[in-house]
Amino acid sequence: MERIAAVLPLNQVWPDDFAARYRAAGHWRGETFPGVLRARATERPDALAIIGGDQRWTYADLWARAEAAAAGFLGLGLRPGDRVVVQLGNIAEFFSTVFGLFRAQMVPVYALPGHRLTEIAHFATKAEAAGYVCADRGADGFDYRVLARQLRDGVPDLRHVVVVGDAAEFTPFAGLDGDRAALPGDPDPSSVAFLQISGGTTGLSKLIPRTHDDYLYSCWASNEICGVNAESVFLCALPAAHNFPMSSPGHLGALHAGARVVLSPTPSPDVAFPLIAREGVTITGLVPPLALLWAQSAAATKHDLSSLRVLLVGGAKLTPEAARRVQDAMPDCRLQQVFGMAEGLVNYTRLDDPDAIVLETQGRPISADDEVLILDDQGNPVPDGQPGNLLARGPYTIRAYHNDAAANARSFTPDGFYRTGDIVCRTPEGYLVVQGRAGDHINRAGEKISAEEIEDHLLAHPNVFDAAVVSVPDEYLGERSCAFIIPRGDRPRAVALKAWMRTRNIADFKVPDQIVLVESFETTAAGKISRKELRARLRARLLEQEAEQ
Ligand code: OOB
Repeated sequence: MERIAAVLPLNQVWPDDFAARYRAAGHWRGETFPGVLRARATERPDALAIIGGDQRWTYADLWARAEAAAAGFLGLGLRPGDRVVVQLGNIAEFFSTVFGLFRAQMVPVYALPGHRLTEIAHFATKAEAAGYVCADRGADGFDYRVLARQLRDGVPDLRHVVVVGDAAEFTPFAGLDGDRAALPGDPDPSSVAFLQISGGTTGLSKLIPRTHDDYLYSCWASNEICGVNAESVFLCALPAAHNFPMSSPGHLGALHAGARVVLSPTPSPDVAFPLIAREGVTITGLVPPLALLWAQSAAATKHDLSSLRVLLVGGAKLTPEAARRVQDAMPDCRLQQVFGMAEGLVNYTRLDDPDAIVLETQGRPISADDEVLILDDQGNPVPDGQPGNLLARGPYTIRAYHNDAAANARSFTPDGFYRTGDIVCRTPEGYLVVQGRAGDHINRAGEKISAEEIEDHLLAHPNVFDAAVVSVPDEYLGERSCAFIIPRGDRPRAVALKAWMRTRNIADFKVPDQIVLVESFETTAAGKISRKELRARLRARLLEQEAEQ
């Protein structure tokens, strides 16, 4: 007999009166991911759904492949309710995998292609995952089967590894099939559909349970705001597992609309521009540094980008000057700013907003039922135009992380508002302008890095006495990471320390961009100060020194 350990159930619960209100308002419609795909496959079986590499799948193809994968997952011994870490890049099989899992009532845990053993083992352990799906190799050549072997050794409860491509000793994804009669019915719309990964402001990433009802609402409501319909062609240029290209309005919005999803293996203009021209892409989403790169390349390209009507930019702050540059470079394509978070709340500028709003704000919430508070540090509301802490509650904003009492106590108020950690101002028209954030993470071109997590890694080095990691403004990345190190014994060299960080099996974007060795943090005069204040002082000192040069 195979041992199946009891796992903690997943849930995401809104108080009854809120749930009743969201249903009555028509936000939660009782739809589910497998139900939506089945409906589209019935209504428009021959319409193209997914275009990736040399694959062109219709809605009927995608549904058939999802059912085969679902039956195959069950046939392996995975059970409804099991969590499965999915680490796939922008390939068609991402969709047959996740819809296969939905169809079998299993729960994908979305990892990014850049994550490495340390992060994947954390997600698998925290989610009590029973399976892992990866590709043989990534777009960058990384061999995920090596990671899978180490993962299986380190996380014994993870029973199944399924590999897209050459599976070596693991289960090949292409061979998955089984008894369709064994497939369960559709899940409860208020059940958890998948786990997203938090940006991780403090320490390691937290798991974000999202329900069918709440997430589908954010997808179809985003379609209305971004003008997505069955004729749209959405280019997924950012990693498909990230919340932004998934739901704003993203590939799941596009599939909800019966539209077409085109997958770009990388967001670089050399790869994405020919795809836009060939497939008649109408809408896509980018982080600010990529939007600037596209703006520059668009001026000189020979590829026809005239089909592109909407360019969403978000994940990190797009300054008004950068916004102007992007809009000017692509005058026929409307810029739309999006400020969202995997925990829920998403804001958009609207397609018919005047330029001043599109260029200078990060938009306003999707829903009339999104409740937004902007509070000072004592918890009092600040007047419009003044910066304050953003808190949010609503029909697609979570009430709790999975199995993390300490984070929940920190991140949610007793009456259920999520503390976003962002500092914003509200304009008289109700639009939000992001000013910065309260927490200590680095937003490196849209990738969120927890200072604490990186400090912890650095402290494991024998020649590091203490470490403080801060964000520094960067012309290209928006922000880069800088680690201040107090050495112990031999002074470590920056290059050697970076190389050593790479051996920690962490995502490459977490390796500090800059390392500064210091004799002390010079905090004695002020007595004991918090790490938050220490990081702020070190950052200020570095910026002063740079300004003097
Ligand atoms: C998106 O989601 P996450 O979970 O990776 O990161 C959320 C955080 C926000 O709390 C904020 O600090 C920052 O990313 N952020 C922005 C921003 N959009 C996100 N900061 C300034 N300006 C913006 N436009 O990044 C995400 C999720 C859904 C849609 C778009 C982005």
